[in-house]
Amino acid sequence: MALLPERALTVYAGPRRGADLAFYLEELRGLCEAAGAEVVGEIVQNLPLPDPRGYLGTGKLVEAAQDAAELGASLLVAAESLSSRQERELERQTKLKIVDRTALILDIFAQRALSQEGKLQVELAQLSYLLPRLRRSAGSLSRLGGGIGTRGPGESKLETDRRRLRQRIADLEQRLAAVERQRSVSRQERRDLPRIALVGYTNAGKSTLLHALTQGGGGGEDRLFATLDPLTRQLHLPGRQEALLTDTVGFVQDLPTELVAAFRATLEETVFADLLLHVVDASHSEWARQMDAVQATLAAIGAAELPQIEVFNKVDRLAASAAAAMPGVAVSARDGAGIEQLRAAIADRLRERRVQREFIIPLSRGDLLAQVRAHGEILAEEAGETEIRVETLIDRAWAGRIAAELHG
Ligand SMILES: Nc1nc2c(ncn2[C@@H]2O[C@H](COP(=O)(O)OP(=O)(O)OP(=O)(O)O)[C@@H](O)[C@H]2O)c(=O)[nH]1
Ligand SMILES: [Mg+2]
Repeated sequence: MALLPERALTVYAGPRRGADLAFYLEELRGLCEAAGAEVVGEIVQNLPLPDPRGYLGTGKLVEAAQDAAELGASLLVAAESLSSRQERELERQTKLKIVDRTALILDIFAQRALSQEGKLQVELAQLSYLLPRLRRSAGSLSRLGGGIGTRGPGESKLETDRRRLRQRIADLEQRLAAVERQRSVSRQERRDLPRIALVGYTNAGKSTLLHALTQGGGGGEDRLFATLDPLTRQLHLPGRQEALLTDTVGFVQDLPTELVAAFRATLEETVFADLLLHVVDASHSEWARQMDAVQATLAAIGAAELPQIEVFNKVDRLAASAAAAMPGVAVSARDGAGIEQLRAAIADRLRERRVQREFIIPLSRGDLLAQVRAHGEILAEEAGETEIRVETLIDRAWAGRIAAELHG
C-alpha cells in the first residue's frame, strides 16, 4: 500500500468554510506529505453534503479530470472517507488512483509501525477497511450477472477473497489479544505507580517532551505520526514522587474508526492513565483547533473526563509575552525551559493521590522501611527498641501495599 513520491490532487466536497476549511485542508496536505505525496492541486466544492454518487458533483468531476491532466497528477486524495460507489465513480471519471482520508492515514501508519504489535494493529485496520469494500463490489457483480446463476467466476473469487480476509482478521485479532493479555499483566505489575500519558495533536512534541522529562536523550522526529508504539519511562518528581510516563500516537481530526478499533490496546494506555499531559504546539497558528481535535478524540475513546494538564510546547519559537499568555504550563521540550515548572505541576496534581499515614514497622522489616523512604516523604520518624514509627506522605497505592505487608 506504500505510496511512492506522487503528485496528488486533493478534493473536498462539503459544508466546511473559512478558517475551518483552511485548517482541514492544511491537515490533509500534511497527511499527504507524511505519506510521501506532494500536493499539486486542490479542488473544493461547497455542498451541504458530498455527492453520494461521485463525492464531487458532476461538473466538478470534469474539472478534476482536467486539472489532474494539466498538473500531471497521478493520485487523487479525497479529504474524507469515500463509499466504494464514490470511489469507483471518481476513478471512472478521472482515471486516477483514488485514495481516501482513511486509506491515506492507514498508509502512513503502515510505513511507521515498528513493533510487532504496531504492525499487527495496522494490518488489522487495513483489512477491516478492505472487507466491507469487497462486500459491496461483490453485490454489484451479482447485479451485473443478472439474477439467476449469478455465481460467475468473478464472484467466487470474491467469495474466496472474503473468506481469506476474514480468516486473516480472526488470526490477527487472536494474536493481538495475546499481546494485550501480556500488556494487561505488565499493567497490573506496575499498578503501584501513578500513570501519566502524553497525548496531543501529531507533531506537537510529545516524544521530545518524554525525553526532556525523563532525560533519556534523543528526541522526536519532524514528521506526522512518528510515534506508533507506546513507550513508557519512569518519571522522577519533586518530593520523592514517581510515576510512569507513556508516549502515545498523535491525534488528528476525525481519526478513522478502523484505526481507533485496531489501536484500542495502545489507546487504552491513555484511558487507564491517572493523568494526561495534553501537549500543544503553541507555535502553530491553529493550536486551538488542534486542541479541539484532540479533545474530540479523547471523548471518542472515553478519556475526556481524566484529569489533564495542558502543556504549551515550543515556546522557544514565541515572544516571551506570548508564551506567558498561554493558558497552561509553557515549556520548550527542545531547550528545557519550563520543564521544572511542569515537573512541579505534575507533582502537585499527583499529590492529590497522596495520603498521610503512620506506620509502625518492626526493625526486622528493613525492606518495608526502605520502601517508605523511597516512595514517601517522611514527616516524622521515631525509633524504638523493636520497631520504628514513621509518619509519611505517600502515594495511596504504596500506602495500601505497605499496610497489607504489615498487617496481612
Ligand atoms: N522549536 C521546538 N521544536 C520542538 C520542540 N519540541 C519538539 N519540537 C520539534 O517538533 C517536531 C515533532 O516533535 P515530536 O516529539 O516527534 O512530536 P510528537 O508529538 O511526538 O509527534 P508524533 O509522534 O508524530 O505525533 C520535532 O521536529 C521536534 O524536534 C520545542 O520545544 N521547540
Ligand atoms: Mg511522537
